[in-house]
Amino acid sequence: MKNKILTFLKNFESQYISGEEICKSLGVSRTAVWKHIQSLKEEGYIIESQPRKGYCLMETPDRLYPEEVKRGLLTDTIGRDIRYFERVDSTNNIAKDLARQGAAEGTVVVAEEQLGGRGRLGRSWCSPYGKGVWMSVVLRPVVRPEVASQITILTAVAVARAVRSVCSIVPGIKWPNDLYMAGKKLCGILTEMSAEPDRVNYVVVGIGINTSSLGDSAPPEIRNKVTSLADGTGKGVSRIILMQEILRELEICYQSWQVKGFQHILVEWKELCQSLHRSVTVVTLNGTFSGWAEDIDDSGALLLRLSDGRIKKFISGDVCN
Ligand code: BT5
Repeated sequence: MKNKILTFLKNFESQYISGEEICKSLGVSRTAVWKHIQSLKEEGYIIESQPRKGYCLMETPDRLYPEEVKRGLLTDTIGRDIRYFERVDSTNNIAKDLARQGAAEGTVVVAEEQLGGRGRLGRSWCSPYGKGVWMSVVLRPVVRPEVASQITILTAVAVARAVRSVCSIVPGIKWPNDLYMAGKKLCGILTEMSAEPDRVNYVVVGIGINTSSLGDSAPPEIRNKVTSLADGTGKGVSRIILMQEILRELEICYQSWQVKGFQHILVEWKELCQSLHRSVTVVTLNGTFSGWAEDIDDSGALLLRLSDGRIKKFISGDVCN
């Protein structure tokens, strides 16, 4: 009922609507309307009430509430079930727990703030309250485990497309999982998988994208290496619209990957990739290697031409230009 009242108020945004009309239209008592309005106010909705005029929705809070994200969400499966939290350790951890308990494909976990946001190799991901979209998506692809890593690549393409359509800027991709803007990191993707030798149980794709400047919330060592959509565009970005668009593009890329395969995604990814056809250094757990970034193979591995002409293949690591 709370949602119905909210939708009703939204349909009349900035206009007063009498309590009586809400009661009649939704078949609910005046006391119930009052209670739901109080609860919406507690969630941050600014609703004015005037004795003879009724209620008027003045402002919607900048929160990633599922009802807000779902309103106007153009997907079939991804984001049909959204679990919202103000504060969590890591949305990936929650999504993995849900996936283990049988959560459906497309379930999304989103939080305003992560206290233990994670990157790869135990690195931390700075996720201050309301300054980005920190979310994880449960997928259950019917593929062999070896190809599941392609999901990181298709997610990077999906996020780049979403940023382009919402903000009219085209971020670059840095192999393997980062989105960059003007030489600074905008977004990171963390894909985690549970699999049997021949099948995938689930994949959790974690996406962290900065919408507002992280400022002092970022640890000093990364402050001049990170950026946000607001830094890049000079204006605020609706996190709800961005999240809707990321989910939509993710669904499109994920579905076309399953139907048409990986090649066309890889072509688009290469066009966006800033780590190719240049001299780079690849830092891995087994050492640091310099060479010419020759290509990305069909699994998404980086092919580096070393100074002796040999090609070395990397399935993980960090590229420094
Ligand atoms: C990543 O790892 O870039 C993957 C980040 C994934 C974050 C999402 S948020 C939702 C979901 N829940 C999680 O717990 N994680 C996912 P990696 O390539 O290892 O990069 C980590 C490095 O990025 C750190 O060591 C910092 O240098 C840098 N970094 C940390 N926070 C950042 C931020 N907010 N913006 C840009 N760079 C950041």
